[in-house]
Amino acid sequence: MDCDLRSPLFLIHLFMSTFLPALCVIYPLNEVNLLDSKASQGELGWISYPSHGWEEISGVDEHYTPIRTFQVCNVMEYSQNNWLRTNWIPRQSAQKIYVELKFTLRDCNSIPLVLGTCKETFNLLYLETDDDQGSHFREHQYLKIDTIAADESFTQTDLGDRILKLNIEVREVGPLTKKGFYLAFQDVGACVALVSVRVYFKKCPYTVRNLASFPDTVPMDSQSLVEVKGSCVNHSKEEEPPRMYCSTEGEWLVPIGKCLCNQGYEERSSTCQTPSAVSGIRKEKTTRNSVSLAWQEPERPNGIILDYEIKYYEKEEQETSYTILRARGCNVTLGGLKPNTAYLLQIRARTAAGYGASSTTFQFETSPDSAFSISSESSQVVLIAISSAVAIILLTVLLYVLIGRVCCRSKSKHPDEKRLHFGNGHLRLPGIRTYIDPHTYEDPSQAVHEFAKELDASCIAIDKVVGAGEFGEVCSGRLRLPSKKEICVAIKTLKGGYTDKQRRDFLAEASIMGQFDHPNIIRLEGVVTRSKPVMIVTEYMENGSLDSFLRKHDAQFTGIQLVGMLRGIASGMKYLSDMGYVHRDLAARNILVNSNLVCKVSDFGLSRVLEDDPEGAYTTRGGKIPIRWTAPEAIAYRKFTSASDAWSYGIVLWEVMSYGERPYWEMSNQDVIKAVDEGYRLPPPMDCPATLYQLMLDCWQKERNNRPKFEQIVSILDKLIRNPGSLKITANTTSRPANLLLDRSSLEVPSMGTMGDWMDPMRTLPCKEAFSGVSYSSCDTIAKTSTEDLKKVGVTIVGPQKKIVSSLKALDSNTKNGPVPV
Ligand code: ACK
Repeated sequence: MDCDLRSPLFLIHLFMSTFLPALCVIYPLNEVNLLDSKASQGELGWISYPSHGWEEISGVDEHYTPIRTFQVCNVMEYSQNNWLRTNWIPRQSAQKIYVELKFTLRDCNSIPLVLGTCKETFNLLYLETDDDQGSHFREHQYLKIDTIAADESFTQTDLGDRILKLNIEVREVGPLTKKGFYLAFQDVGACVALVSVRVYFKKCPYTVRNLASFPDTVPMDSQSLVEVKGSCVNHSKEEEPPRMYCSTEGEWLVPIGKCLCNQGYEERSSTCQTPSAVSGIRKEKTTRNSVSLAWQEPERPNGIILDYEIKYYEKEEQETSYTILRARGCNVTLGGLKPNTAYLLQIRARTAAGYGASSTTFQFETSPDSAFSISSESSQVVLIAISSAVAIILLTVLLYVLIGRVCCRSKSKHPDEKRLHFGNGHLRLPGIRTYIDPHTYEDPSQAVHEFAKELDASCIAIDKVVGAGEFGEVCSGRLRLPSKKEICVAIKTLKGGYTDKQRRDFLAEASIMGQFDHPNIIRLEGVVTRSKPVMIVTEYMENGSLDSFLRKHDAQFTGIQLVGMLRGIASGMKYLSDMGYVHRDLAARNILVNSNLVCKVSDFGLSRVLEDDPEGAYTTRGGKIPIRWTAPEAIAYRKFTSASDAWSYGIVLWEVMSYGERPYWEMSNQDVIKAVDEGYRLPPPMDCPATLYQLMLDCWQKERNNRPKFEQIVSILDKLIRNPGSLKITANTTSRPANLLLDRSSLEVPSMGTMGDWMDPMRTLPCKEAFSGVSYSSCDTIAKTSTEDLKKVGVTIVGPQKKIVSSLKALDSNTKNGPVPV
């Protein structure tokens, strides 16, 4: 037998020298270690039973720091039962602990002559006790946590080399109640090296938000959030009692309330403050119709300066019409100015925290028209040249306006939105900023550089892949700009072998996103277009897409928290509609959530509805549309407007209140189109406040002009937040309009003999058939119906299951308490 090959120690050396990624010894702030085997320089002194089983050995990590590890490899012998037990670990205040194991495991196929005896797993167990029991050990007292298998065992490369991979497995244990516990590792015949064992619990770490401090808080073991009251920092007082929620993951969620500084005090500056004002504006060069300006960076940038906004207008016109430009650095040349004219200008810097204060108003004048005298002979030549130039300019302007109109017409607009004026590629705005379609640029790469900052790829570090986009992978990583603080970012990449059109479409999203600046719209940090891969870099949203986030946290949020999220989405949508931008693909999957539960609208690709949304389905008219989220007029004749976005918002509202349920469940797209056209609407999600359900119904008005504007939606949600009591009346127990999938009659005692008859009013629920012929003898029987019973009769989809069970309960209570008042 070849000892070297079988020895896990060999594996450890190989692993240490070749494959171990740089191990980060700084753990997240919200993790508190109870045990870290790597931190021990001396012997760990854990107990092995029998003594020829697990063996403690010394190794070195990638920094050649000594570490203690354990190995076992009795793969040739039958009936192995080798135990390794840690020392006693005091629990401290943890209710739930996490056990992180790093290990290597040899695959049995790679060891000759061991088939039948060799195993590829080991067991992780624990025992709770109130005191340290020394070397006393009884196998049967231990409770199994899990069988641990390797994701990556030794594999053989094409060249015959062995590749060793480090496995990292984390298991949760809880609730723990005694003062401490032991962990044990049971080997039943594998070849395994336990490289490190870390045991930790999570806490929401001390933090200060809105001038209130929140103490270290240990989450509960259950799924519920812990509500924590904050204390105002020195020299401040409560405006509204500050509160936050500590999640089971050790994250602070949804700050509510705040403290304000006492009179005579002001908040000390931090990287959350906007930059101070730009100063030192100076003229570098002036001509008849241009001026070059430079200025100084704000004295206190308070963060990374993303760009400068330059606003200028003719002095005579006051501010009735102005032009806005963005510049990346501290200088700009303004063109297309009138000769001999006085202009006023203001500059302000923008960071992640928003715009800083504007500079003081700066005045400049363009040069006068220079009088020139020329001979009559040359004057004719000059005249011809000037007339030709004027004709060419006029023709260009005419073409430009025409193209602009065609493009604008092809894009449906909300009735009250404002149009933009173009001029030299800048906005000329009558008092409001308006979105520019990048396709109106002859050269789309000009658009991307107008609206997005070019980043040097060397400033970006990619950490890991977090998902797949239409054009390539989506990664998380870090962006460090020279002399700026490093920030976490999401990086969308354009995969190799792309066509010109794909590159243009990919970058169009950045050209659109770069025009927006709102706390509920995903923020663009910049693009990489001058090296490969081409990338779009945006702020990082820790909780990913809203739909999967809600599914992961089913029933865990309070009504106010959900309304807070919805308010954010509505506010982002109001901003977009004010900008004249119609999203067309508003859905929970296109909303991103950060660690503070702030929701931001994302996904601005021009072709996204047509190309990259998996929900996109071809309509009879040829377009690809996410049917379940789209208003009937947009499906029927592509009438996409802010009002059709409002319909989609109603669907998002339904998705949020049902914690990520799929709208219309498993109904086919064709059935959805037909049902909606006939006037049916989704029923209220379980426990949905009546006011929110009413808002959904308003968003789903057939006549689009009757749907609420986003401004109204924001104000409705604000009122609900101010008056949380109004959320207590749920739609399940109030009257509803008659055009629902589930109408009011479904809450009254059925006189029909079968469940199928009773369910008739729930016309589009896909489970009615399952109940035909099922007789119920009494209301008690009905009320006791569980999701398990429903599965037995073929209702396997979770949404309808929940809906039916809650309706049956409501039915039961109505029977007992009398009819529901209308
Ligand atoms: O639900 P997720 O984790 O969140 O999976 C999808 C995936 O990439 C494909 O879109 C995630 N994702 C996209 N943009 C971001 C972002 N800015 N921050 C964090 N995750 C993102 C999304």
